[in-house]
Amino acid sequence: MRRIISPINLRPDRLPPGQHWSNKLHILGISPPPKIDLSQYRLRIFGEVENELVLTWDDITSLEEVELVADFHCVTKWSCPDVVWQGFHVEEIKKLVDIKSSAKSVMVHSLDGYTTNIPLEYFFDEDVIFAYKLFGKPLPADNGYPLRLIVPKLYSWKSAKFVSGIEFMDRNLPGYWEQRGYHILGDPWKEQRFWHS
Ligand SMILES: Nc1nc2c(c(=O)[nH]1)N[C@H]1C(S)=C(S)[C@@H](COP(=O)(O)O)O[C@H]1N2
Ligand SMILES: [Mo]
Repeated sequence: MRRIISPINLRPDRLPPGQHWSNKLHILGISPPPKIDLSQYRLRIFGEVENELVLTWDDITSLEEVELVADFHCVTKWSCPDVVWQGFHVEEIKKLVDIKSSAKSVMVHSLDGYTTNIPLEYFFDEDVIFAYKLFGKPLPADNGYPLRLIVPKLYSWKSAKFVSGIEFMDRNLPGYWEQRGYHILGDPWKEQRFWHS
């Protein structure tokens, strides 16, 4: 299994400004976790791609598994160090679909109705994975079962839980929290918490 250590974990300014360490992930979400039947679960890849694709759970678990060790930074100011996730790397998506040159950003869609937008260069980064395990065990329902995105270099509202769709967009349109005042990018080292902060 390939192991990735997020480069931000090695930086001297590892803890972003205004954050404090917390020894656990605090469960945050817009609604209780959705009920999932893996035999019915589908991951849809669509938008600015030449070939739209629908993956089953078997398709997902047949992709190469990687392990990511990364800090998790919530905009509400807690940061959890060295969280270990297992899943597939975003590069796998490039092997499955031809992304059009018009694609500029990604909207991640979730089964609870949540969405979040990520510019392409932040989405296709070395430490971005879709996780289906947390510390070697299947993702708990509250942490995003069956599949969640992990984007260590951005605030954790970008790490969408219960992912059901990856939409490539030709513009960087705002997702759920971004429409409600959260920053369009959300870089913790620049304290990009809210639009007017
Ligand atoms: N689908 C979905 N993903 C989501 C959210 C949500 O409400 N729905 N909340 C986000 C926020 S604000 C945070 S801080 C993290 C929390 O992850 P955790 O519950 O695993 O700690 O999930 C993010 N991903
Ligand atoms: Mo959050």
